[in-house]
Amino acid sequence: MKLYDYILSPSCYKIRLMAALLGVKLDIRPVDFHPGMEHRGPELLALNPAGSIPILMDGDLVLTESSAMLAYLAARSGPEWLGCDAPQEAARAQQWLSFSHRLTTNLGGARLHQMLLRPGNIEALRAQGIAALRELEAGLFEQRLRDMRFLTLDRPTIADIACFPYVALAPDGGISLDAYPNIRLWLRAIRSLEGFMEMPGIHRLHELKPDPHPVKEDK
Ligand SMILES: N[C@@H](CCC(=O)N[C@@H](CS)C(=O)NCC(=O)O)C(=O)O
Repeated sequence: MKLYDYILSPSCYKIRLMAALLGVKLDIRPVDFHPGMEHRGPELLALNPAGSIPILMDGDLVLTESSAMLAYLAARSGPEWLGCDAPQEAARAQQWLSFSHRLTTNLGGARLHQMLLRPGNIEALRAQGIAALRELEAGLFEQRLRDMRFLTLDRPTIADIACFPYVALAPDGGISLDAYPNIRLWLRAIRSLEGFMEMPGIHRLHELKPDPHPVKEDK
């Protein structure tokens, strides 16, 4: 399986991380995303007219959406990661997968603006990013009330992997995670998974703030 990849792309990292957790070996084809903009050149546009990476190829199959790639890797090598034990869980996983694309736009947009000087309304991106983080914090708080550490179950699914990179890298866009104890515990839970691999730029400094102490109300 071949992954068109940029080492500092959180969307590409989702796929590398999922493959590492599943023990799947990827053939990495590095893309000169910055400064070369190779993803907008003729070879890659022929594969993905949307002009984005990652792109995953397996034989005749060409996938250009990270959520579809996560689902494909899981269906092939670890169906339990699909989180489809019951209709409600399957629906929750889909809900967070859709949500993850908002994170690409707002948290990812703020990060690109800060790191690669991409044009954009940084204040609006940050405000949307913070609104999304509040939603995620509330979702994870509700999960804690159900004694579950991850987004849909008490074990990780592709939904967690879809959301993890842009959240972990939010501080790169100038958005602090200090105010979100449940998110910080969730980041730690993902980090401690067997087979977890780092991405350059997702570093522990982001999490070395005071320990999170989420309030858990009596049931
Ligand atoms: N829908 C895509 C979006 C991925 C995405 O936004 N990738 C970024 C890199 S992290 C990209 O290629 N952006 C194009 C650009 O900024 O020129 C997915 O989730 O797979």
